[in-house]
Amino acid sequence: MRTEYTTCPLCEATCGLELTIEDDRITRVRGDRQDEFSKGFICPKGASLGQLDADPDRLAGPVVKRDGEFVPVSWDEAFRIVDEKLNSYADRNQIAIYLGNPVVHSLAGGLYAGPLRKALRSRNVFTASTVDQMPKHVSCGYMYGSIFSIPVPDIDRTDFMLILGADPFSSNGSLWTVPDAPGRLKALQKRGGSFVVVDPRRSRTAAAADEHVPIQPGTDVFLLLALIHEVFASSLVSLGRLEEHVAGVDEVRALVADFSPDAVSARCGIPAETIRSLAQRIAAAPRAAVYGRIGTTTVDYGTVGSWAVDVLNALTGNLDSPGGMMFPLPVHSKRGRGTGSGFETGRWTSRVRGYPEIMGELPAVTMADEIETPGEGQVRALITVGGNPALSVPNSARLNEALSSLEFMVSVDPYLNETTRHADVILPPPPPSRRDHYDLAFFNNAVRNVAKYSRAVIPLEQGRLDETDIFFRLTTILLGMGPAADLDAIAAFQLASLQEKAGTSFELDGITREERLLDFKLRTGAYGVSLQQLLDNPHGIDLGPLCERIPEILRTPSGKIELAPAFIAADIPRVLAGLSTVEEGMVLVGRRHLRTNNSWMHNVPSLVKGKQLCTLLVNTDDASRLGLVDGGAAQVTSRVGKVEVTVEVTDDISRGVVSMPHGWGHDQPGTRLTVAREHAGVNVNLITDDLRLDPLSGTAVLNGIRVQVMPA
Ligand SMILES: Nc1nc2c(c(=O)[nH]1)N[C@H]1C(S)=C(S)[C@@H](COP(=O)(O)OP(=O)(O)OC[C@H]3O[C@@H](n4cnc5c(=O)[nH]c(N)nc54)[C@H](O)[C@@H]3O)O[C@H]1N2
Ligand SMILES: Nc1nc2c(c(=O)[nH]1)N[C@H]1C(S)=C(S)[C@@H](COP(=O)(O)OP(=O)(O)OC[C@H]3O[C@@H](n4cnc5c(=O)[nH]c(N)nc54)[C@H](O)[C@@H]3O)O[C@H]1N2
Ligand code: SF4
Ligand SMILES: [Mo]
Repeated sequence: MRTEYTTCPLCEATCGLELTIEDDRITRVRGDRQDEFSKGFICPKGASLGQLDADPDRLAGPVVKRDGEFVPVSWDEAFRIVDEKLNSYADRNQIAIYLGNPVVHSLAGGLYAGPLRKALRSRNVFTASTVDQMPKHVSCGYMYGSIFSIPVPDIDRTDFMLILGADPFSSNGSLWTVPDAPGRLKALQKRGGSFVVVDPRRSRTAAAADEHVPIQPGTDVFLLLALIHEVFASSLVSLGRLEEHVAGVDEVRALVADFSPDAVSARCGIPAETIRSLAQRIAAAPRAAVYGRIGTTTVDYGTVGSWAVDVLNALTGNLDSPGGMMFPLPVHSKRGRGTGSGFETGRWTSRVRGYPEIMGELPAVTMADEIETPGEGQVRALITVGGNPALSVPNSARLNEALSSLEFMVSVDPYLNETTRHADVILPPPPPSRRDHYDLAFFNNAVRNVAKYSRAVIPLEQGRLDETDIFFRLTTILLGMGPAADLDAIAAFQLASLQEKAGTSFELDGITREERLLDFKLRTGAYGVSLQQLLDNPHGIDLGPLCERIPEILRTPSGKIELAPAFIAADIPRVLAGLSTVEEGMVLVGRRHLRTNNSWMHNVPSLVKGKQLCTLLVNTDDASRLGLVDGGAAQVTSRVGKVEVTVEVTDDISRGVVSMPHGWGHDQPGTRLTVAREHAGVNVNLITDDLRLDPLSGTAVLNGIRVQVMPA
């Protein structure tokens, strides 16, 4: 029996875990109280890591589909098949790739997803970003010149927070790495501050807030523009230190001219007085932070809304200011030069619908179009890595059909699930306990500048491959180097080139090639921290609170914050048109539960036991009007399909709004998910619409779907 420390890889909070290991099994999980960042916080998902890790349904080795059945094969054989099949396409656009959420939660994905995408050389790159946060990348890309410059609420020093479309008490924060978000929000209240939550549902976060402002789904953009309008109208603009670094203030004033609190009030379902008062409170608070998440991104006007959040923070003196919204400087990153070539979208367009490329990818909602539509460049093969698009992308019925029509599909995934059942080859990565961990993605969003590296707590069994090897192998296959290239030699060459380019010649720390690559990134990073230092500090290191980063972080050609980028301004007329569009009927939104993680943790018994989590929340008045009863079944119909789902009657949701979580629907044939199958739930993406997206970011509309609801 031994104790090991690691970081939970399951959500963005990066909590430190203290694991008890017996006979190569995790037998106990506790929050690591010595963790420099999370200080012992843990949630039910982290606590179930042992069960998740030892899930008997995990694939133990690669499998290949033969006559409709998956049979085990050696890694060599699996890669030989992948090499033969993928390299049979002369036109690389015929191969698509879909990268899912866990890719950003692993060192393997952090180091190698980029090279893999590059090696593929296909226009058909899809990721979960376009069912998630892409609008924020786009708005920040145009405002600051870099898609990764996303400011986060400096929660520990703020006095007032306005939270829109996020439920950090359930999600534990997103684009905001904030272990123990509930504790930190309560601490804000304890020190005399307050927070307000805008949400059509009384979420756990809304219930804990000082004020809950219910809103009509999909209308946050109008509210945000009205808040900006009020900041101008009441002369509350106070740029402070940013004054000399900001361009476009007058343009913003003109852009919000039509969005007074009175003009948006009815559309948002929020009294104009409340809007004015919110603007006053943001401006009056010594330090305030406005934060918007999934309810503001996966909507019709996701990019304008995401932009408006930052504009509001900037105009009220809360951008890049302690206690406001700040830009982290992670240990593996370098400081910037204050100017750059900026950001553009639309360098190419999708073949079928002509959607513009964004960050080198195309909207996930158009994946089925590209697979189904004949012609030159039609997608015939697919690589999925850590993704379950069969459940997570709108119009799932259609996408499932499309996936089953592919000539070849390879999935890097530990499970045989709704997506990978369509694969010809599945390459399973090892469970979390067997892999090294450093959060290349989430330290970018952390509320303190922190770093932590943990080696695998249990050695990888003979015959298993680390996910870094799987990524690397696929990359070399796509580079035409065959299924058995010498990966160590390639990595050594890559490191030597990196050192040469950087003008360094370190003796690098680390026992694997990935450790050496990470060490290189760390030592050439802003603080010059080494891997050895992280190894010597198993509970992480804390480099202090967030610091001001403007203008150094800017990469716009002007060297300024572009407060009114032309690309975003051009969408305002569409937003204005939307202000007067009122549709009839019920509106569907999503939600998360503390015990779920998108689609893939429903196979963990402790997380799915008890009350069913996949229900349709219906307001009490709507329920009686529609003849729905608690525990009964409702039929929910949209343009694309219909589902039957169990009703949960509650006053916690606004009238006219229904809520259903995503990631369920585990009753599909051909999967191996013993526990999840017994708690199948219903796939909400059977009724979300693949034709609806925010055109600026290609992001699916997952909140604000018109539906008809009736007793089933
Ligand atoms: N427990 C758990 N944690 C998770 C995940 C999970 O599945 N389970 N998933 C992870 C992932 S991938 C992500 S991206 C993050 C997301 O993290 P969050 O953005 O915090 O996501 P949610 O918890 O779904 O909270 C979104 C809230 O928006 C509300 N909402 C819906 N539509 C609207 C709208 O139009 N306007 C407003 N103002 N509100 C609206 C919903 O009622 C809900 O309360 O969570 C991460 N963490
Ligand atoms: N209607 C609706 N749809 C939504 C959302 C919503 O709010 N409403 N939210 C959207 C959001 S924010 C997101 S992020 C997406 C998520 O969408 P996806 O990323 O497509 O789906 P996940 O459910 O995260 O599935 C993760 C997959 O990775 C596998 N996996 C788990 N661990 C590992 C690992 O270590 N390595 C590898 N290679 N694979 C692993 C799992 O078995 C699973 O197949 O869903 C989106 N879909
Ligand atoms: S909050 Fe997130 S990182 Fe922390 S224990 Fe839970 S799942 Fe893991
Ligand atoms: Mo997400």
